[in-house]
Amino acid sequence: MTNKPIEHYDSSDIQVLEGLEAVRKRPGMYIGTTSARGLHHLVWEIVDNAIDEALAGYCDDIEIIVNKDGSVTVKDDGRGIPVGIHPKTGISTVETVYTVLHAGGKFGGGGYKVSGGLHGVGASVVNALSKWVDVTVYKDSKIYNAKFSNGGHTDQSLTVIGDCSPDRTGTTVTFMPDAEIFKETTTFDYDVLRIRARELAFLNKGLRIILRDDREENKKDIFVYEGGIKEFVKMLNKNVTPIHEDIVYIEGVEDDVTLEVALQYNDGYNSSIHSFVNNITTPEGGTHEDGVKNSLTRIINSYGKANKLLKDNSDALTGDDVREGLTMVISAKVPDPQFEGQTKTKLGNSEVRKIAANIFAGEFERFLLEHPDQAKIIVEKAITASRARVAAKKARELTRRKGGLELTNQWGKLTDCSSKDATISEIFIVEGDSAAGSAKTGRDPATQAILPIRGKILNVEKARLDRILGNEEIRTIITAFGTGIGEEFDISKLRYHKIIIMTDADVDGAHIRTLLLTLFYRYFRPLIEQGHVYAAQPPLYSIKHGKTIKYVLDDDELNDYLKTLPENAKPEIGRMKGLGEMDPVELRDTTMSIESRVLKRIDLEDAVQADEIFQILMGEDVEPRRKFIEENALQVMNLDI
Ligand code: 28F
Repeated sequence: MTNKPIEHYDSSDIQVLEGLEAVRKRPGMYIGTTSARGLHHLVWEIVDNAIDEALAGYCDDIEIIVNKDGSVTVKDDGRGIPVGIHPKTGISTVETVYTVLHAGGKFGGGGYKVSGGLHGVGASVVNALSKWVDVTVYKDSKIYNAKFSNGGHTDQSLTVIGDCSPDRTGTTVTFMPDAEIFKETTTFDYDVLRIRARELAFLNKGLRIILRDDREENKKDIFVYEGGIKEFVKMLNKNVTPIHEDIVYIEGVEDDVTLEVALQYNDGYNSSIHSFVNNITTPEGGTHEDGVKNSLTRIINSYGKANKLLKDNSDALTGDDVREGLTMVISAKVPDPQFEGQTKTKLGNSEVRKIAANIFAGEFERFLLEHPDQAKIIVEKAITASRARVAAKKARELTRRKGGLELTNQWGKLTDCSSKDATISEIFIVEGDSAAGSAKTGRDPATQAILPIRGKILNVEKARLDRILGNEEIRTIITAFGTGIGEEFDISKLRYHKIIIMTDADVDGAHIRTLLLTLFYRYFRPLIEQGHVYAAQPPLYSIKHGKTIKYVLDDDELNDYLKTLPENAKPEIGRMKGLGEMDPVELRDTTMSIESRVLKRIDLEDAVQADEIFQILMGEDVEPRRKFIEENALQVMNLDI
């Protein structure tokens, strides 16, 4: 597809045009969404190609630069994309890779690129969704360059633009995302790039990834981990205390499936398990994770019995028992992965379950046999957990809803709605009695329930389930939701399809929100995954102008609104007080009523990121937590509109 005069367009040009045009018409089909997440996906598409070159053994360094103009440059020191004419397309391989859908070698068989899901759609998709793309290849002592613009049209075919030293090889790509496609934002978030760049370095041991942000002064990170996922586990455990010395590392191959596992137990009660397939995060787990988990439970039980740590007649330890305090990273490489689940991030290949179980079982059993002292600690931790589980079961009885509504009203705390239809029912969890008072008055009694939360709820990150269930505020929440908790969680019993956290926008409000989200993330995770959890957005400013009062959420909206007023307008701008000071009508009209409120769905974009955030927020030393909340309170959870 070059700038040939129209009469010379041949079929391949037409076909290429249609291909990339299709991507621009339905970008969501190729990158999921055109929100901030889709925007960042462009970077990973290009980086993945460089990582493939590293996996092939030819590239040691990858550099990712956010340029001043907002474009992104990715560099690798691999072999350089082939510059010869591609047999099938008659144009250079570089132009083929960047203008023909799925032309990257990834689909031509071999390699580990995925065919399904959002990954591996190829560089041509990035080209289609960019204002311009510039590709430079260093190869055979020459510098080749090709330029594309407006969704992948070739402005300059691959041409030699200079010489370079013979030992200089590699590929450098710079692209500018197209604001026509990415209407929400075309601004790259350095922290999002940093988390994923670090993750890729953990997952590809020895690969050095340099991230730089030229929009600011000396903003740069270098990630390289010779220990790979062992160092990943070490990082995940940095805010908690390991209870045994070694980070267990397991790796093996069977039927073309490679499995790597790193694990270490800490003195906490939560399990923090992160699994990946071909470097892609699988927060919904899948057969690789299930195989490892099943093996872990079986081996710990059999080792416990064989070494008289578990009485023969005692009940078996459950999966939850053996995973208490467990930090584990699972990285599988599967030639032809099938992704399933709500967000296509669950591995479905059934044959992988047995393979993962086999590889893990043999090596983990060997570790326990070779480290009896650490094995004893691990088994005893699981036994303690099983005892607490039994205790929690008793405590849990307290939260079970005995009958219909009368019980909830008896709780006194919950002001329930009259509708019994969960799909239209909403529950507002409100901080503070005065705000709850206004909410009760301003609500729609048919569909809106109000549950006041007093002060700080228990920090669930540091407490075990039996103690959590001992906390009355949390018991009230569990009862109100109706789903039960943890292992017994049953989403079909959910009584409100919208759970709306309504707290002030100040640090305390953010802290309460984060504690609630930790509770939901730890014990009600499907509620978040299935999009039932929201944050109410009380307005920050009121603008009185003539007879109209306008409420806006933040400074941006304030400035946008003020621009719409006539020059001579003298609007009266008021900084909204907290929820507690709003009168019921104001609270209803600005924050609660379906017609006028703005809710933000809580969507944990990356379990690793969330996990780390929760550990910082709920970890031991208060200082990092206070600092983190102050700096990030409203960004803590990735809020998707
Ligand atoms: C900044 C982004 O895209 N790096 C890449 C290579 C190297 C080869 C390659 C890429 C074969 C036919 C598909 C070189 N020499 N960085 C990158 N480095 N693609 S992408 O081959 C392309 C495939 O079409 C390469 C020998 N074999 C492969």
